[in-house]
Amino acid sequence: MRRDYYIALTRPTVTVESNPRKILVSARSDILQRLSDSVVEGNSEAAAKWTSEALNAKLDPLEAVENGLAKGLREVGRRFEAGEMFLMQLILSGEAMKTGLEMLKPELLRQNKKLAVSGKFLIGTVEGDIHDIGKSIVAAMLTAEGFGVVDIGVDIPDQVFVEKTKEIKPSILGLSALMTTTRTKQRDVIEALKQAGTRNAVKVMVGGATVTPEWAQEVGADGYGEDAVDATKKARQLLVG
Ligand code: HCB
Repeated sequence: MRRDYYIALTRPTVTVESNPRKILVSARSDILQRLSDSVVEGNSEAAAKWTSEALNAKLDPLEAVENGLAKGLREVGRRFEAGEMFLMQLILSGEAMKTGLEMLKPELLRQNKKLAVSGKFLIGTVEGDIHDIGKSIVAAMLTAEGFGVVDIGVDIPDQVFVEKTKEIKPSILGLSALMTTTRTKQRDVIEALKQAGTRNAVKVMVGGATVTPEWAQEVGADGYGEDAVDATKKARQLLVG
């Protein structure tokens, strides 16, 4: 059976439900599943369509990210690791994820703009690493929570982190690294901050797929964010001391 027929036959059909609450629940989970599928399939057009549906249905934008788009990307990661997906598909999935995320950002900001916090957060992905999705989700979530976020992008040399820290004077510096070969750069940046005499002026938070709380401790970071929600929680804790 072709996959699209299979999906059509197995999806909950909104019109056959009799209880209105159940209809809402099944429509909601249907949209989340389709968001996830669009990322797994690397289909940016479908990601845009289902993100639009999510916005029209007034789904919590955070849930659309975490239980829709990001869920799909986690599945892509699993398949890539198992050798079931290849680099080109990974790139397309990354693009689909970014398409949906960009559309959800304004709503994330709109819903949370009341939560102003006085803290600047400088964030970037370390040198040699071009993964930007996780970092961008963290940046979007922190902005939504009222932090003043400066996202300096990907593949950032240690010295640029140091210079930007001096220039922007953030309360927290977030270092993202997705690979075991690049996470060592988190340690290098912390060392470079020490050399420049600015280590004590900023809290450093590390994160990324291969980063663990043990690693954070080993490299001398002040905090570790497992995901965007955790990073936001930890950032608030770091601000209050
Ligand atoms: Co990439 N890749 N990739 N990749 N990639 C990973 C990361 C592997 C784990 C896949 C694997 O082999 N198992 C692997 C690294 C292996 C390792 O070192 N152990 C890998 C590899 C090897 C590579 C290439 C070398 C492949 C190649 O060319 N042969 C190459 C590297 C290029 C380079 O950087 N120099 C590469 C390229 C790519 C793309 C371009 C195809 C694409 C990135 C697209 C983009 O970002 N625009 C890509 C992707 C998508 C992935 C996977 C599938 C998903 C990464 C992702 O976006 N996850 C990933 C597999 C995986 O992670 N399991 C795979 C979703 C986000 C939401 O999670 O962990 O990034 P996150 O972020 C979380 C969390 O960590 C935390 O909050 C975020 C939000 O919840 N967080 C922070 C992140 N940063 C934080 C900072 C803080 O301060 C606080 C919290």
